[in-house]
Amino acid sequence: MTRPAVAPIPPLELDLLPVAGRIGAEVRGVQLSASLDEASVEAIQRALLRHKVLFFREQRLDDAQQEAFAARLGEPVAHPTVPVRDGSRYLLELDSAHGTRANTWHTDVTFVAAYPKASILRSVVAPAAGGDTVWANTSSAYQDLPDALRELADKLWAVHGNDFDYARPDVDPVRLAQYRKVFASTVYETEHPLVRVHPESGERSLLLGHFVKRIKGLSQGDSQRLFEVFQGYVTRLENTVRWRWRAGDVAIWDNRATQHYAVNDYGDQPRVVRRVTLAGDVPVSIDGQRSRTLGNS
Ligand SMILES: O=C(O)CCC(=O)C(=O)O
Ligand SMILES: [Fe+2]
Repeated sequence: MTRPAVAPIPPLELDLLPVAGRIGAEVRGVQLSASLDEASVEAIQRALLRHKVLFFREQRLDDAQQEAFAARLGEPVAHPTVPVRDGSRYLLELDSAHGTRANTWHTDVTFVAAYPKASILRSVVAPAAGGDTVWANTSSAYQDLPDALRELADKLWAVHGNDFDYARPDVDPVRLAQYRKVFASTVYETEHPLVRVHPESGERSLLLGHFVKRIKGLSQGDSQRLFEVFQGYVTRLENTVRWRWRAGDVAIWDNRATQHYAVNDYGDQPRVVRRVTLAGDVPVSIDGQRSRTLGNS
């Protein structure tokens, strides 16, 4: 007996509005929740691969709803060193009043090998003006490299660590010291290829950001100069998108193909965001080698 043919369910089309030319799209007409239908969840995953950061206005999730929705996209994981927000399982809070302002370019948690595949960030309190976040497309940055630099990048590896030591003239030094003590309460060091192959899209991207400590085999001076050359391609304005937050908005980014920067231009106005990250896999270089953790202490 032959079964009657079942027409496949057509993939759901989201209402997507690109925000910039190379990265970022606003998704309209979706309310994020744990009970979102499977077709919408799949459509969000597909759109995330393509646009790398998705924005959702006026979601107004609470902590539990944000965590429950995140679990639909992957496996939520807590930050390796910073304690979760009281009463939550995975939420990391960045509150400007406590001096946490992520105004340096980075990919989240690259000091460990299997760093998060995605982050889901929600605005709880947004300044009246300022406090935007900017994301960069590290895949279009790689494509922008001239051949000679691309061939060099393809061969390089970098050591990423959480024990970084940068001066922050904008942050109270006592607060900064306290924060760094927590942030580096366990010190991690991991070697990643400069060029990672995306496990789902196969796209190549530059893997850099502020956790890079040095480039393997090079002096500190040469590491710094080369870092700046490659990182400069990531942060070119053509590879970025900027989001003007309103409280209640949610942004989701593919942490395997982006960096981000929280613009610190809002003085002492309050700004609070909360983040859930999803477990990621160990990066693979273009010649098939996996990132390796050098150790933690
Ligand atoms: O404050 C922001 O907009 C982004 C903070 C950040 O770096 C993060 O949530 O991973
Ligand atoms: Fe971040």
